Amino acid sequence: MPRYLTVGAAQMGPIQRSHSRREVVERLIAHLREARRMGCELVVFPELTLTTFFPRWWMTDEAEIDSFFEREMPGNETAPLFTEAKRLELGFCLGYAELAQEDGRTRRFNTSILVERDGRIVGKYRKVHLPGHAEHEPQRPFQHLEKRYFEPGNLGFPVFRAFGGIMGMCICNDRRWPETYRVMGLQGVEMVMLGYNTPLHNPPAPDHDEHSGFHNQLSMQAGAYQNGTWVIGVAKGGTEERVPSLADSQIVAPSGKVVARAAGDGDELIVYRCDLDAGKSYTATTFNFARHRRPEAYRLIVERKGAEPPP
Ligand code: ING
Repeated sequence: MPRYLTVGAAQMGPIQRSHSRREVVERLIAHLREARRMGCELVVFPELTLTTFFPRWWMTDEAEIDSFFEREMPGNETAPLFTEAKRLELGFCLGYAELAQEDGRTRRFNTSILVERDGRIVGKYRKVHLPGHAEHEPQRPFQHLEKRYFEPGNLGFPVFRAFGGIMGMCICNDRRWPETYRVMGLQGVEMVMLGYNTPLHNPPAPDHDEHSGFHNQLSMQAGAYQNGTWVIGVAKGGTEERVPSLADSQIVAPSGKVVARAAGDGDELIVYRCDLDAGKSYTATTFNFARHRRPEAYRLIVERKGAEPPP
């Protein structure tokens, strides 16, 4: 009997700075209700879903910066989301900016949580690969200051037994790095859930702009196929605070095939009944890691950070 899990990728259109958390949560709850009507058991929301993508601005006032972060999860504004999800017996994956008190200091992470159908938070991930820059670069049409506002994730790439399978999470830029999927693949991951905010213009590399959609799809298809896992990629798309961002949310099967894809760049739910055993034919043969991998040949991957060409 296949282990089916019906998943909804809940793409969000723009969240403008003027949108309150309450307004955003209402949109998320609308997604939950649509997902229930479509027979979903799990709904995946994008990265930093509760506010506009604030790393696009240079800010110095700590109170202003911290206004984009959540000190508790659930909190007052997010509790209705948890309550409605539990009422609908839906699990969800939610990206948000986490402000935590750890090791006696305040720490800020780009975080994603996995919530089971009974309302329990059963997994947490903190974004490891922070793209962009830490200093103000006023010549850019918009900033990308994730290295300023967040610390690199300190939880590694964990996987969690939930929804009848082995579930993993990553966030946005993580999806472009093969190590992300492979670390989870080495833990038997069967479904990787990720959200993204991807501007269609990348100021340091404008020649990449025309390939934005291709690079998004290529990264997730490769990650899925090379690790025999489902990949659920969910955009916050459309033009947010005058920055056009990639939509193109999609559900990728372990074969690498895109089985569901968003048509627009607004709030849109795409649904697929995923067979969690579909990765087995890959991980038992072509990508039977135990049988075929040669870690002794891969040392540079861990020991060396930047490329060092031969003399
Ligand atoms: N956003 C982008 C991403 O990795 C980016 C950053 C844009 C990198 C375009 C490369 C090219 O999709 C986040 N939030 O990581």
